[in-house]
Amino acid sequence: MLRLLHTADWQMGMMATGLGPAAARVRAARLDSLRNLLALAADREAQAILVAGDLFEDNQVGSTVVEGVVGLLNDATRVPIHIIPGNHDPFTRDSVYRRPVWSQLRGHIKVHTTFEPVRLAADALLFPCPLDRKFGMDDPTTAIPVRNGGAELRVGLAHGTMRIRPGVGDDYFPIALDAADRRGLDYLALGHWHSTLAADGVGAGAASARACYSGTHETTRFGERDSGNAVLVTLNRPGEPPAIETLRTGVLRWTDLEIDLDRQPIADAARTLREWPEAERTLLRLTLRGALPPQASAELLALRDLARERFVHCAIDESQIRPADTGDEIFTTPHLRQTAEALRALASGAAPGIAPAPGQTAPAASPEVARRALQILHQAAWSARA
Ligand SMILES: [Mn+2]
Repeated sequence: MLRLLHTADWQMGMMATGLGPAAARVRAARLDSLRNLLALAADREAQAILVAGDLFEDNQVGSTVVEGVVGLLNDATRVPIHIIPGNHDPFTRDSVYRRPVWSQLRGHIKVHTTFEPVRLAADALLFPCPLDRKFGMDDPTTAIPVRNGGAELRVGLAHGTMRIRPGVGDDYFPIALDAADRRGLDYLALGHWHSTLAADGVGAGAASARACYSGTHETTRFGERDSGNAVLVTLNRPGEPPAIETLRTGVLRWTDLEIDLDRQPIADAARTLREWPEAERTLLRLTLRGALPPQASAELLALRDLARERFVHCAIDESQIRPADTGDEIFTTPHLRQTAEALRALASGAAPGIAPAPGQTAPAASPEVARRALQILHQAAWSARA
């Protein structure tokens, strides 16, 4: 029996742009989840860890990023680790794997830069398929010799695009859907896609497909399905389907939430955020839609503060909020009331756009801009009254 922990796409050094101060936390979480992964490998008695490429975001990542990773691999586990370069960190002349730090490692870490097979156990062979370019249209697994008799377990380690789901992802390094069968492999450990996927087309939990994407060990962005995992693969004997178990390694949760203010008052939305479990480990992308009564505009400001305080990061999309049809009585001066009326007419499309000021070429205000302006006007009036 052979038990392997399969992982890929650590994307260490990822910039996490657009997240402001949360970016540092997101980058640090990728190391924390690697610690989780190494602990799981020991707990579950994996005989080897297979890393199917893209450990690093690119070959130019900073030296502290590389030292952080190799330090962990060197010190935090004794389980043998087999690494291949992927298309983000290919084995080029300036490859991250050529830096001197790799030569100081203990012997349990092996970066495979050639297709030379190695022994995983007395009766098991590993066929690494390293990439030496960022782009390519060849199938890296064709370098694996087909099975020619022999009673050993055969495991492939490759990085590229297997079209498990049609129309998803890019075409770089296309890998045949039946590559494992063609090459006579008992298991093909794949990297490149960030979701955990088995070649039977579903999430890998309890699957028995011979080819599998482990997915990234830590989610990299909003909307990424089934990421933040590793897979534990158990191979009993040649020709028998592997047993595949999905293990959670990820630290942070990336969640999308939509709240319709036509269905629930903003006070309910605030309670939802206040009671959110593990908000301190969650990045939230919140979309608010529906009508916002003017007297609730102050509550929206409080909701923003609450979200920013409780969550690792919270991006609120307010572009689909529209002001309620009432509430202009808050405006106590004729000038403000006239402005609100004009904005309402614009927002409903009943009035043509506001002409640009003399000498300016600004486009006329769109209904969306008018809605947003009226909302801000309401917010300001209610804040001033409070
Ligand atoms: Mn990749």
